[in-house]
Amino acid sequence: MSGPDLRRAAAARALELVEPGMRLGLGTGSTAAAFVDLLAERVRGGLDILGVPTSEATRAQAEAGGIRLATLDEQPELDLTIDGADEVDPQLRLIKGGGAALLREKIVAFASRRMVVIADAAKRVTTLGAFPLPIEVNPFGLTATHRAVEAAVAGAGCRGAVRLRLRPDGGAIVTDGGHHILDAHLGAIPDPDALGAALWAVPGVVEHGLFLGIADAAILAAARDGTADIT
Ligand code: ABF
Repeated sequence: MSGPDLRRAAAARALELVEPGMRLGLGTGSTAAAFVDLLAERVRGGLDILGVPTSEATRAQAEAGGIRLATLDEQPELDLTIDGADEVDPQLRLIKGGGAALLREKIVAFASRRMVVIADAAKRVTTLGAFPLPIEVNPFGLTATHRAVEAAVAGAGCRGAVRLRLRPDGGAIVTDGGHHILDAHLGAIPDPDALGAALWAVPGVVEHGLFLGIADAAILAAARDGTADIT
């Protein structure tokens, strides 16, 4: 089975959690997009739900699929958010933000009674940090914030480089919220709570991609004997 098949299998399992009338947080990324596609099919078949997207990309996809949408201000309490992740550890701690949507993803997940991660089982890790940790920062004072983030990372017992994420044309990535992304290439994060707290102490940091104590469950799909094994 290919990666897209596994992502679709995880998304299909998550669809079983959706009940009529639910207010759903809709994640970002290719796995979340597979979920939104399947959800749109169900909506066209008569399922009535309300979606709150975590990015402009997801908003466009959901709108095109005919999913009724609201803003988080209109629906500040959600029943369930389904979203992807870049890494998932055994305690359901996550790295997210490879798609640069981490701020809205975290706000939406935090406003949800339940957050369920869907992913290819290759995203499962024992220790977070092989995937570069995205850190969303305000453009004002970027150089000072970058240095402060490097110091915070070192102070939390991590080693590695912190790099501004660039577009192919060389400019800095701009998020839906108008911020930039610093990626911390750490290899391993020995104490995610300490790193999260250290990053929070830096004023220019808007949000970081460590989702700690937010996910309630993970649906991970692995290939086995030509089918998707869901755990
Ligand atoms: C979002 O999309 C992000 O938080 C994460 O960075 C990424 C995962 O993408 P994919 O599902 O394409 O692997 O969920």
